[in-house]
Amino acid sequence: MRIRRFLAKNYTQALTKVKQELGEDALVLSTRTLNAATGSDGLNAAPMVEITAAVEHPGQGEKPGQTAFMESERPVHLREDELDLKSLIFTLLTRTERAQSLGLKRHQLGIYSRLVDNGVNERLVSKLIEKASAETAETNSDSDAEHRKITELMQRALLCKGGIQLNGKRTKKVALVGPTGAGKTTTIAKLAADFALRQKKKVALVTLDTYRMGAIDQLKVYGEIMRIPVETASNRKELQNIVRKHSDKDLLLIDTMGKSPKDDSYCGQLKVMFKDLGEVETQLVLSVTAQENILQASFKQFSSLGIDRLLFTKLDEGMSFGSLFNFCLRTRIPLSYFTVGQRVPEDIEVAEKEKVIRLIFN
Ligand SMILES: Nc1nc2c(ncn2[C@@H]2O[C@H](COP(=O)(O)OP(=O)(O)OP(=O)(O)O)[C@@H](O)[C@H]2O)c(=O)[nH]1
Ligand SMILES: [Mg+2]
Repeated sequence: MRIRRFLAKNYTQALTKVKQELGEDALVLSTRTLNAATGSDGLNAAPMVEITAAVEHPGQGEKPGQTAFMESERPVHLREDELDLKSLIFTLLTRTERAQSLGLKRHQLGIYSRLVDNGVNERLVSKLIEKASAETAETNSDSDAEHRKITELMQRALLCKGGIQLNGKRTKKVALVGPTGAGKTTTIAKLAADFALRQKKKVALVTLDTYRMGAIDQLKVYGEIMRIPVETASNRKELQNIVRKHSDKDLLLIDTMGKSPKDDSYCGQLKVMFKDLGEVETQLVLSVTAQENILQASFKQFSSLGIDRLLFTKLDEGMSFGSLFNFCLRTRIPLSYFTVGQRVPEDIEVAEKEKVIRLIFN
């Protein structure tokens, strides 16, 4: 990679130089205006602008020898096998430069910034904008039409399949899994209240979290308030017996112990527990306040169990909702519920695409 500095009277001239010297693939790394210098006649000379630009493969399109307004920098040597240069350079650019390098137009920068500020992946945003502008096919740039189209595309990309669907005669078994403190137990209580009290269904709760003091009590308290049986199972046999005992129930909600994404043996243990139980719907419970890499690590941790739904908690505490969007698109697993506060039973709602869009644009 070759990095060079270009001086010119204005940015247009400087950019022309960049393209002439380094070719169309050159990436602008930084721009700045240099203070006006005092000339030999004692008068202020016009200020100059400086653009630092890079080209990944020197020689391609680069034309050495044309040195007007140009200062060559010592080439920076980076080991290409160690770094993805394109991504590295990309991170060095300002937001606007990144948008421009992705081919966005001036009127698209507003929506680009808005989505990126809310955590939506930059490349995803540029793809959405590109697709939206192609589909609106407006000759004169109509940002309102494009905005509507982007919202529509985002909605289309999301998957929401409603809340828990009961099986009719057979007991529906739903297990909530996920990282520590994500809100599994609280969500189980909210779901139990919805099905037992509001929908008048027969519900039983099981906790597999028999290791921690208080974990069983937490669920038992909810169970007592709602007059719902609460069971504990510490092995596969016990869980099988509980399932048999409650075969008259419409819904069996299974609470599990929170585990750090670093624990890679846990998913295997759960798999053993659920073996021979018949169909168990697994919902991965994640907090929107978690960083995207934690979401990804949890997904990886539980993926061999077969994740049927994503359930996002703590939307009331979320500051940015782009990671939820990125994650849903990456995993292609439908959303089931959102929880929006600590109150049991009211702070839960069936996940809706419109809500995700609203949260991102708010
Ligand atoms: N603000 C907010 N807090 C929530 C929400 N859901 C759960 N919480 C809180 O998050 C904390 C952890 O909730 P739990 O239900 O115990 O989480 P858990 O996933 O069962 O935790 P472990 O069993 O330790 O893995 C509690 O203080 C809950 O009140 C929510 O939607 N919003
Ligand atoms: Mg819990």
